[in-house]
Amino acid sequence: MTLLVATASWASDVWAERFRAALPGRRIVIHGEAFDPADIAYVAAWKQPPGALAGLPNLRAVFGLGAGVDYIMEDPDLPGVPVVRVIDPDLTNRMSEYVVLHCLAHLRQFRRYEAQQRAGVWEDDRQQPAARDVRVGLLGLGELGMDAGRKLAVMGFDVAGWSRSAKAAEGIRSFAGEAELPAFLARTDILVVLLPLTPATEGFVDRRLLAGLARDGRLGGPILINAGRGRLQVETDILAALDDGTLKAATLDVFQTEPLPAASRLWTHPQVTVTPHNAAMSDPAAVTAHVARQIARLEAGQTPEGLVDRARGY
Ligand code: NDP
Ligand code: OXD
Repeated sequence: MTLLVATASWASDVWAERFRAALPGRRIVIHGEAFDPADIAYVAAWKQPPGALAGLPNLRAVFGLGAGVDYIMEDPDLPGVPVVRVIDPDLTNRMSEYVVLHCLAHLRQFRRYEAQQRAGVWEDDRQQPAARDVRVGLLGLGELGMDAGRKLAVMGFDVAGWSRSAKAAEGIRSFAGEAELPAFLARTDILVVLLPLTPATEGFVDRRLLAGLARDGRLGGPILINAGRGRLQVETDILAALDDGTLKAATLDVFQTEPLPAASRLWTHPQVTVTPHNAAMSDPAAVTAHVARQIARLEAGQTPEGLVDRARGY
C-alpha cells in the first residue's frame, strides 16, 4: 500500500521522510518520481500538481496536508474516494495563537505604538478600552473558530461566532445561517474569518458584508482579520472600505493570489498587516502522525477523523 506525496509548493522530500517515519513498512513515493500508478493506495496532497490525482486505479483515500481542502475539492481529477483533512491540536493551537495575537494587537494599538517608537513620540490618549469592551465575531465556528473563540473569551473579549448550524459553547454567543448574519455583523468590532473556501463562501467577505459591521465600537471602526482563505475576500472591496473608513484596519494572512503580487496596494496600505499564509503552519511530524492514525482507522473499517463532506465541500 504505497503513499504518494503530491505537493507543488512544499518540500516533498521533507514530507516523504516524515511519512516514512510515521508509516514504517509502507512505500512512500513523491509525485514526479517513477512508480507504478496501480500501487498507489493513498495520496497526501498540498496544492498537488495538475494531474497528480489522475490514473490511480487502486486509490483508497486522499489526505489533505492542511485543514482546508479547497484545492483538492476543485481538482477535476479527484476520484470518488474519501477526502480527509487535518484536525490536530498542533494546528489548532497555532491558529489560536495567530487570532489571539492579532486581536490583542488591534486592541492594544500595537502598530500605533511601534510607529510612535520609531518617531520617538511619547503619547498616550488614556482611552485604552479593555478586552471586555470589544466584540469579536468569528465567521466560521468550526474546529479552528471554536478554539480561537474559547481562548479569546479567556482573554476577556466579548465573543460570538457565526456558522451554518447553531453551536452551544460556554462564553461564545452562537449565530447561525443567513437569517442571523446581519445581527452577528452588527455586534462585531473585530471580524475573524475562519470559513472554508467552498462555492457557497467564495467572495463572501465583500463590501456589503463589511458595511454590516458595528459602527459603535470602542476601536474607532471595525477591523477585519482573515486567516481562512484568500478567495473568501474581495480585495478591491477591502481596500475601498479601508479608504472610506468603512473598515479601520485589516490583518490578512491569505490572499486571492498567493504570493501576494508585488503590485498589490495591500502591501503598503498603512492600515493593513500582511502575513504570508502562515497563521497555522502544518507541522510535518504532527500531520504525518494524524494521517497514519487515519489510515489505521480506514483499514480497520472505521470512519477517519477529518472526513470531508463531499456535498458541503468542507
Ligand atoms: P471546519 O470545517 O471545522 O469549520 C468551518 C466552519 O465554517 C464551520 O463552523 C461551518 O459551519 C462554517 N461554514 C462553512 N460553510 C458555511 C456557510 N456556507 N455558511 C455558514 N457557515 C459555514 O474548518 P476549520 O475550522 O478546521 O478550518 C477553517 C478554515 O481555515 C479551513 O478551511 C482553511 O481554509 C483555513 N485555514 C487556514 C490556515 C492558515 O494558515 N491561514 C491554516 C488552517 C486552516 P458548521 O459548523 O455549521 O458546519
Ligand atoms: C491549511 C492551511 O488549510 O495551512 O491548513 O492553509
